[in-house]
Amino acid sequence: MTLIADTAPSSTSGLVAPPEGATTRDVRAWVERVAALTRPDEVVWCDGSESSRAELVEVGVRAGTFIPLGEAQPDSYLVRSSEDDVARVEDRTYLACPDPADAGPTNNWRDPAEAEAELTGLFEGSMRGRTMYVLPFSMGPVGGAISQLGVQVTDSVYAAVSMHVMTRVGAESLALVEGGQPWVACLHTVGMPLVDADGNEVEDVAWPSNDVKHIAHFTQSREIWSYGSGYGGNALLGKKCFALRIASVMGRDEGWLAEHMLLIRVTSPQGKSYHVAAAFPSACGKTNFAMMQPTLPGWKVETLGDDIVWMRPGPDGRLRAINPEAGFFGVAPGTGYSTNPVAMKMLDAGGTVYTNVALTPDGDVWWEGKTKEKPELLTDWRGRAWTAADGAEGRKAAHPNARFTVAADQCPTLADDWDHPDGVPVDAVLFGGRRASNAPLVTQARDWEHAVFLGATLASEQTAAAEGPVGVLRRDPFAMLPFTGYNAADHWQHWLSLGESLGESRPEVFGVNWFRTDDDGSFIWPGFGENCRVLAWVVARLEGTAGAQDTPAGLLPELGDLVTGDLGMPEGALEKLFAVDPEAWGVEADDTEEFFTKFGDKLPSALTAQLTELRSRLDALKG
Ligand code: GTP
Ligand code: SPV
Ligand code: MN
Repeated sequence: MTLIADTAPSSTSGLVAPPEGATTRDVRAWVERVAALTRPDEVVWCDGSESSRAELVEVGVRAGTFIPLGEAQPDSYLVRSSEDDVARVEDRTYLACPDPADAGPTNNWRDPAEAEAELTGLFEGSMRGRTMYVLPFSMGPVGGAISQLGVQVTDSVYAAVSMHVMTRVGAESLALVEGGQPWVACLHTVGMPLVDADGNEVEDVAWPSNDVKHIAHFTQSREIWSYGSGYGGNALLGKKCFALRIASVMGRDEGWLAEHMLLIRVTSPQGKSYHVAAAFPSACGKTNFAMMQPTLPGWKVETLGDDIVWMRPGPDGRLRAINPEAGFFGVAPGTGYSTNPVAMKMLDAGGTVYTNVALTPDGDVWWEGKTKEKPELLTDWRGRAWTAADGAEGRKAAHPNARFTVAADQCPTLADDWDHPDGVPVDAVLFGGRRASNAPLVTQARDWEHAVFLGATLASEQTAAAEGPVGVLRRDPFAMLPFTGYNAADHWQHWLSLGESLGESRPEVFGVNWFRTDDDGSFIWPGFGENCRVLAWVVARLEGTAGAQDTPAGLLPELGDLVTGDLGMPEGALEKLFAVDPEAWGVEADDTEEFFTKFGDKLPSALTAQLTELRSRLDALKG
């Protein structure tokens, strides 16, 4: 095959941006151009049917990528990635947009023409000897008013199978794409052709990848190019690349929001239901909260989403939310029968793809936190023998960012209407980080500007979800630090403006923190199902039945209003969860100022005013 001459500028592939004069790309011509560039042996269009998914899995099994599991895990597979391709690569993730100020100080930026030229060089022949899968998909119910379309090409059978679980792949989406609807172009290659530069055959491996990695977002032309990684958010392009980075840009331009949030419906013992969206950074408890089993009698939580929410003002003027995904790509370690029994039931039902977990001798899976007792003998996530003695020495059997991929409709607590195209009205939004100190268990924003301040100043200890140091506290505004497709300060302004236009019907906003620790480093709050106690207070505030104390951290519960009497917490523990130390908060304010300064005159003045107000409240507290 050769490049299609009339659409290919000489210097680059001509893949970025639709041909001049066209509002959307012609999908068949685009796929042809991609194939001409990457030169796969074969191009396979996926129709999303169960049989085509099963065929893909078969290909994966033959390649050694998918390891079939035993009886305890019906129709489920284990996949082991290479040891250096286990998480998102934030330092190699970038936005390609004309103005660097549009990326801002918290994103990596590349000039679009330079990025396209470099990527074109890398993609040239990158699929030789492999099959290129074409996956037309929808994020959100196909054809829904809040939904969006995409087409991913990939030479990874793991990515192709995972996209079938995580998005709506198939003929219906293709028909809309071919009918002229706009769609996001998603190119993915693992960057390991099976033919070398001299034309010699290269032997395949179970997890192909490349040391060189690029996760590139052309935010103007709504195009994603991902090179060199097969893992998660690097490779399942519907997820972070599209549904957060590209979609956040669409939302900025069109008046809606794409956020790193779970979505639930909580119903009180009185039978009143509310919808809560919550933004927590990666591996900070979204899946757990979304599948919570409330410990308080009479309360019910239904799952709508665990990672991404798209919200836009509906005809009634309220913010309406959908979960654009169709499956869960959840963190395995820490997910267990005691902490998240709903997730365990969902996984044990079968049809699950596990990545980087440990294998038991009888073909079951295990990870740290799945059960209290550690098994005697396992094969660890790297495929090596592991014994309880290794565990005692701290060698992990599963990678800390090991994941499960499972269809949403397997979740026992999934709401019946979870995929209604019009979504649900949002009553409350929570922002939460992993904070050993300062951040209270729960606080309510005083008003919308304070709400945006809570989001903008969110900080969290880093987890294994991305490469980098674990445990280090970093600013993670709106839990979107690695996911906002434009300048974070413009994102804050977007929230301020949208809140203004929503007026009285905007949601109430709260900050939460399950992770405050005692002097000995142990968590003070029991968390998991007990987090319903915080939800109950949120609902009481929505219903106007609970009071609050105004503090520099926001509106805190009257401690007697939070139902904790039966928890057997040690004396003084509750006070510790809500302590606002003016000295420590002063340091926090200085740190916030330093962070805000990075954004120069992009910083909304409402946030500067919030910081000034925080400081004067702290001064008043000091006396
Ligand atoms: P991403 O998929 O990376 O966006 O993460 P997530 O926010 O969905 O994370 P998840 O719910 O899978 O949580 C990951 C880790 O947080 C697990 O190790 C859990 O055990 C732990 N965790 C979740 N909820 C709580 C809680 O209430 N308290 C404590 N102490 N740990 C929690
Ligand atoms: C996260 O890191 O927030 C995830 C996993 O949800 S990934 O899809 O790999 O980004
Ligand atoms: Mn996430």
